[in-house]
Amino acid sequence: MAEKTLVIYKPDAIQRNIVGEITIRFQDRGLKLVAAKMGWYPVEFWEEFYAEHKGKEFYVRLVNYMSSGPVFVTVWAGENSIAIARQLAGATDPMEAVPGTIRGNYGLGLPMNTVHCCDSEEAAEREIPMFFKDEEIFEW
Ligand code: FUP
Repeated sequence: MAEKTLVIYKPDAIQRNIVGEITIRFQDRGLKLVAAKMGWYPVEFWEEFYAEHKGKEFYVRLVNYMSSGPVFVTVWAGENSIAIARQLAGATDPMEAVPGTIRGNYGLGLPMNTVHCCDSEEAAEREIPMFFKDEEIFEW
């Protein structure tokens, strides 16, 4: 299968009912949706997911925020999908994200920046199995 990336629609995206608007960005850019689910994950899960940020001043706020409501979790496949998804997402801080990007249009601030996308192949290999078994990812 082509390169895969994980995109998490964060709690602020669910609360504002913009799952469709976000999905259209990835579809229109030619990426293929190969897995999707909604889930509400506890703080301990996000502590593990964001382990690389442990100890940073924003860490506790980030993991509390991520566990504050359900998220929509997707896997997108396509050539260069990791880089493409990050382009579509825009800069981490919505204040710096270019208008037209997802965070530039919808991001509320930090950590409420609407989406998470893998930043490397190594991240995708670590993050995707945290949400999906192999048989939940569809080759079509
Ligand atoms: P990104 O790869 O764009 O998601 O950015 P990072 O891995 O640097 O950050 C992960 C998450 O931590 C961000 F989505 C939001 C949060 N964060 C803050 O809340 N404050 C910061 O100063 C940096 C990141």
